[in-house]
Order: sequence, then structure tokens, then C-alpha cells
Amino acid sequence: MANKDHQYSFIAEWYDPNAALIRKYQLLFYVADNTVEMYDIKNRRLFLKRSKCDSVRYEDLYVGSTVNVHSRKLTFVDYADDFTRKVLGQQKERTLAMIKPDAISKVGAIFDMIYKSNFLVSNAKMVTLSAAEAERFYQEHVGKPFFDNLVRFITSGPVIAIELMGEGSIDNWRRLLGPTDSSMARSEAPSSIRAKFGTDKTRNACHGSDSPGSAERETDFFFRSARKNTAKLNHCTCCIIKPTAVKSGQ
Ligand code: 3AN
Repeated sequence: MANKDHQYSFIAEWYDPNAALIRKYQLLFYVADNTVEMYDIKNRRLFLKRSKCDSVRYEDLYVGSTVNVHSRKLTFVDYADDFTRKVLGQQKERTLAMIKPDAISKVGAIFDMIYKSNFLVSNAKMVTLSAAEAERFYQEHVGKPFFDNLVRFITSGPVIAIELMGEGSIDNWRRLLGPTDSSMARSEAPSSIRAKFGTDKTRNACHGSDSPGSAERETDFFFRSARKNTAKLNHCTCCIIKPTAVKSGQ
């Protein structure tokens, strides 16, 4: 929960369309009175005097978030101090959830479970992995007897990679997933995702990072690396869920 005495500090970027360049600011958010203050980093001067800004909320404070400050769309690209990094890094822990090819038709039910468990979805995309990418993603399993089968399965259709955020998100998502073996999940954790939508140890509906290190590697793999988007679908159209609907958890 947000502590009322805290102030959080971010490096924020704004694309200035007139100058056609990106301007960098330090943005401070004061929880006590929901005020914002900004400094122009290049010119080392106050840019925005501390003032009320209802469009920035505690929930919006994470790296990657986009906020509106007096009609200027700013993106937080990094924490600006160690306190913010430590406190928000913990409260807004990230993990990678991945809906596997066998559960793609259950995407609606899975997102419902995600929202009911109070995770925030900070990134999501559908992709079809190549064999080389799948081998890289599952590098810790290279050489295991189930490896070839796992790569064949995970590349057999599209997957949906989802970055989840929230305190304890790595452990909480794995608890919601249930045991690796879907039959064991049905006996030990009957309301888990794998119990409901999995078939066996390989076709087990969803993946979850198992440690902070894996979470960083796996979320970077899908969302912060140069990999191309490769969703291969026929007869499709584009639907955009607008920011207000996402922010209100719809
Ligand atoms: P989890 O996904 O529960 O963390 P890991 O990381 O041990 O499990 O394994 C990654 C994936 O490899 C699993 N989700 C599953 O699809 C597959 N896998 C793991 N162990 C086996 C096994 N013994 N037989 C078949 N597939 C397995």
C-alpha cells in the first residue's frame, strides 16, 4: 500500500512533436496530497512547480507506465532514486505469465482469474515462437528428456505472453497456476489454472517465472528485446482496448 509520507521519483520522457525530440524529466510524486513536481534534466531547472495532478495515481507508478500531466503524455523509463527503486520494485514485482497453445481458447477465463487475483497486467502480446526462440526461452531445460517435446508443443501455435505486476506476483501467480503436472493439480489445487485447463505435464495451460532472475529474463525476452512480433492468424481484425478501460481494470 502507498505510504502517505512517501515521495517517489522517476525519469520520465516526453516526445516533443515541435522539436521532434524526446525530452527527459525527473518527476516527483507526493503521495500525501497527490501532487507532482518536475525538473528538466538537460537544463537542470524546475519545469513544473509542485502542483495537484489527479491524473497521476499511486497505481500508475511503475517503469513503463504512461501518465498524463497537464496534457503532456509522459512515459516512466526508470526509477530516479534508490528509495523508489527499492520500495516500488518490491510492491510492483513483475513476473511473466504465458498462456500456452493448449489454452489459447481459454484466454477470457484466464484473464478473469488474473484480475480477480488483483494482478495488474502491464504488458501483453500474442506471438508464435520459432524453435530457436523456444529453445532460448526454455534454456534451463536443454538436455532433459521432455525438452524436444516441450519445444514442439510450445511452437505448435500462438502463445500469449503477459507481464503481471503486484506485490509477491512471482509466488502468487505460481500458486494460481498450481503444480506442473495437471493431474496432480486437479487433486492438490482443484481451483488452479492447470487443474481447470491443463491436460498433463507438458500441456499444462500456462507458464510462470520461478524466481526474480527468471522473471527479469523472461519479461525482457518478450517485452524489452528486439524480437519481432510473429502472431500468424487468418481472418483477423484489430481491436484496441482504450487506456481508460485498462486502467479501470475492465
Ligand atoms: P513449471 O512450468 O511448473 O515451472 P518447469 O519450469 O519445471 O515447470 O518446466 C517448464 C515446462 O517444462 C513445464 N511447464 C512443462 O510444460 C515442461 N515439463 C516440466 N517437467 C516435465 C516433465 N517431467 N514431463 C514433461 N514436461 C515437463
